[in-house]
Amino acid sequence: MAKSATKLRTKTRLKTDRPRLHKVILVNDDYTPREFVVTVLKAEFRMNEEHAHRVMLTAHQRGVCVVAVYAQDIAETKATRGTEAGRRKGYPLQFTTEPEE
Ligand code: TYC
Repeated sequence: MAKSATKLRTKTRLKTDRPRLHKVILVNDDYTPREFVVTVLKAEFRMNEEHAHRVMLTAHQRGVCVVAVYAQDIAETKATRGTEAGRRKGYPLQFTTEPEE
């Protein structure tokens, strides 16, 4: 009895695994003003000034920075909204997404 109960539970667990989370990634460019990047991070990702500034600076120095992780649809929506906020001002600001390992 104990053995089959264990097997059943294992099978069920596999089927109910959560979908993978997706990273939102901020990409550096040479044109978007630093302060505008900070504003977008605060508005779209609900960061405070200090956190937003740190993420902006990391992307500026290293080329990219992981902003946050979400379910796929939320990550894609936030990345699109961030990119569009830049485009509305004529900036090439880019947010991308990729699945977490
Ligand atoms: N590199 C930009 C500048 O020097 C600032 C910037 C930082 C732009 C991060 C995009 O993801 C970015 N004005």
